[in-house]
Amino acid sequence: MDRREFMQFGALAGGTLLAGQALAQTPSNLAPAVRARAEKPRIVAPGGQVAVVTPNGSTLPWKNVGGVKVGHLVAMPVRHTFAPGLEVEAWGYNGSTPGPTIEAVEGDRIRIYVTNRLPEPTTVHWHGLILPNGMDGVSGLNQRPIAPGETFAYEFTLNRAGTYMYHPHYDEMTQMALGMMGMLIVHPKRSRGPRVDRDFALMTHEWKVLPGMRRPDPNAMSDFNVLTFNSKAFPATAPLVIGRGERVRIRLGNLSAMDHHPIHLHGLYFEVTGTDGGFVPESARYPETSVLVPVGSTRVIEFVADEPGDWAMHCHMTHHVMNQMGHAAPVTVGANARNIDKQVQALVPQYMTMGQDGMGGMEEMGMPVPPNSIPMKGGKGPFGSIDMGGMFTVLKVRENPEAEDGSGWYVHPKGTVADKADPAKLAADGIDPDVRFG
Ligand SMILES: [Cu+2]
Repeated sequence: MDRREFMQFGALAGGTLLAGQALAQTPSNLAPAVRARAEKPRIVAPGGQVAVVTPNGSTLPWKNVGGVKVGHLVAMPVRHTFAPGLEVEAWGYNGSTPGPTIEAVEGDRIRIYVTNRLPEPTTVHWHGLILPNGMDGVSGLNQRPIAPGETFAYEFTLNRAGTYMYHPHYDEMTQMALGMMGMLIVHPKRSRGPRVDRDFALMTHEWKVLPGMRRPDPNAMSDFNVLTFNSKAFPATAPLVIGRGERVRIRLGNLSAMDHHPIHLHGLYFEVTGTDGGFVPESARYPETSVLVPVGSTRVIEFVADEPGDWAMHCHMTHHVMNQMGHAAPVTVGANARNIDKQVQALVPQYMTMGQDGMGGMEEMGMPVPPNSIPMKGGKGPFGSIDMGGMFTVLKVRENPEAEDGSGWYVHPKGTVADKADPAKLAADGIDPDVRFG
């Protein structure tokens, strides 16, 4: 049973057992404990190029051995929390999904050891990189699979700067569906274009986790009900904190099973400056506020954030900004369910049909949710609950991003927040709120 079915029929099916738990897991308990203070950017590449920050994630540490950057990825089962209240048995690298972001500079020689602690073989494919054929990681075609317990070495020189990804190429369907993926970023030897002040990596992904389940379903072809940035669902996605007037780069990757994600950013426009195929020439760029990130692709966007505030950034597929919902429920918008309610309430006193007035505000009702599941949507905001979930995060544009606590909310200058209209102003402007159409 999925979320929406549960909400409509849960009281009937679950009876009073769940009613007792109703208030134990309301969205207000789901306030994310996310680190939100911006760190001073670290310079990691020539031309003052700053380090990539992976919100909710990490960067792979290097050891320098005789001029070669040496790293270690361990493919392994991972206990993962999408948002407080929803914990699953996923697979990932070095204890996390996505795995650590791999970051290097054009011309670097890298050696990455891959240890397999999964119950089945694996390989690593370096998605988008041009490298010797035997290092490409397609099991059976380029190498034999890495058996459980084995450690393989991949070694190659990074000849092209860009934004890439890594993922298994053995039983990809299962291994990627369970969370095995990561970003691989190669800074150019000579920086290209205007220098950016901040650089972020966000991996989009989709999962099917029915309420109460602990294992994402790798066989899913549709009905994905957990949509994530760096494997976190709102309200657990860490905001991106930046300074007003800073030039910002966001690298978006998509290793979802089936869906492209149109990522929409509020409050500014950006240009797409790169893909996993390389850099977009300046003459081919145009302003956008949404960018489609196809499955198996990366898209790099750059912008200058002029307007301070808390700006939404999210997938524009409306089902992708919800948690654990489904499509099997009947349409109840506009229906009068009072008769149904009355009859069912004779059996289950708390029963209430949901959705007749739309789905907004549901997260504020403290609906009971089954064990190990999260509400469909809802995180705390300065004006009440934010009616979103899933692939949603906030871009926080601040005057002093390193001094201010980004977990706090933007303080609006007086008179700059939309609110109830003043009747005197309505009259002066000749607006009749009681006007009728049709
Ligand atoms: Cu999406």
